[in-house]
Amino acid sequence: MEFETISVIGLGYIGLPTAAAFAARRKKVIGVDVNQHAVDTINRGEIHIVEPELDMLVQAAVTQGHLTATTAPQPADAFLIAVPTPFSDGYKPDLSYIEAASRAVAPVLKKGDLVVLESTSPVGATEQMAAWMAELRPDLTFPQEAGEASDIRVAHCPERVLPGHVIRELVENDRVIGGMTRRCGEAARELYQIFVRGECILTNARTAEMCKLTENASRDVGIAFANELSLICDRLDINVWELIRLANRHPRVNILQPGPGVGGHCIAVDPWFIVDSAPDEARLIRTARIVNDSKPHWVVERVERAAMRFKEPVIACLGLAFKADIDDLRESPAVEIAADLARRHPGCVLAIEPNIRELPAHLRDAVELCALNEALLRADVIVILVDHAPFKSVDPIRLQTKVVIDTRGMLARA
Ligand code: SAJ
Repeated sequence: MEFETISVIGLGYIGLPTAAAFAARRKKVIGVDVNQHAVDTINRGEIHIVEPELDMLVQAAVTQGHLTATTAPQPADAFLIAVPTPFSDGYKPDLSYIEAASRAVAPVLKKGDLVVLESTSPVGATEQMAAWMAELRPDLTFPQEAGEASDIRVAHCPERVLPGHVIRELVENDRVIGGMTRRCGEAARELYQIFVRGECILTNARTAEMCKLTENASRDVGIAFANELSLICDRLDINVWELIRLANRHPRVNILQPGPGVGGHCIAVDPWFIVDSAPDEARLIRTARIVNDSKPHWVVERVERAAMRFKEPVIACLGLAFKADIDDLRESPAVEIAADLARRHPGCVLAIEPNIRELPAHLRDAVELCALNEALLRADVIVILVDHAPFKSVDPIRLQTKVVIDTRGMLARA
């Protein structure tokens, strides 16, 4: 077997499950992360992120000696780079984490190694990553100048797993593999086939980069359509949830669900990479982003109108996570809404988030984290921001005397 030692650079929501998946196939896996706390936690067989089933996998991998974590890259046969790709000011992709990772890996590369970029990236990032490594290793050849005969093989294989279902989707999903050359792609396919049961389909690196961005932009545009419908229906006094349910009875219509906005750090970010690469052409994709990003402000205005009838309204925000039944508050529209309401009504905003034990620092002074029962007793206005499972079982009688703003259609869809 070509790949006996595999190194995963970046042990976050994607890197750690991927490292654990290789380790479960009895490969020697070296996980690398700049965060000493993450490294120490993993080496104890524990995890620093929340994802169902991941704790058991990591514990088994570490106890059986297949997975170790470190802060400094070590030699391996294959390197997977799974670091963040946020955007900086003006929605420009920030490749600094990829640059740092490729410069850290370059010194330990040897002839025959494979380097795969997993991070969601703008078109051209894989070529750029290879160029950064080539700069530090003039003694090795890379695909951009040596083609099929290169010493180092380089590919892009974007992750596509859904948070909350990562362990299953990692194994079952098809993978799009973009090699910088055909040989690079074939090597990467061999690597992924160690644990992937879905199909591994080969293409070039630029198409693979664009494919991942396209998947998330397609979902973003779909959600923007639903969110725009919710505004139109509010103006025309139509129940948007019923409308979508009826329209979806058409065999070729499949409208997504409106919500308080689009959160997480994928769908709200990736479409901007397309806009940045082709600003004149990506008109629909840009507009979808603007529609989805403006939804939290619209929700706040709705709450403000509803709260006007009370002198000192107590407002309960049900849910802070970016979607149902997860603990992830990153880029969450629910957090944005709760924070904005708290600025307008200091001391009067309660947050109910059953999946966390404490509020993030910037909300701690402004918002009170509260149990569901207590909030239902104290609140005048209830804003449903996330359709978490425990909220679905609230007896509707308890809401009868409250003003309820249901951004997820949880009650209408019950
Ligand atoms: N949302 C709606 N209405 C809907 C569906 C979603 O408002 O009908 C909202 C959610 O509440 C959430 C946001 O959109 O705030 C994103 O949630 P999501 O479940 O659509 O997606 P993510 O961000 O958890 O994961 C996505 C997935 N991409 C696609 O489904 C095309 C996942 O497969 C990717 O791997 C992931 O992004 C990623 O890492 O890029």
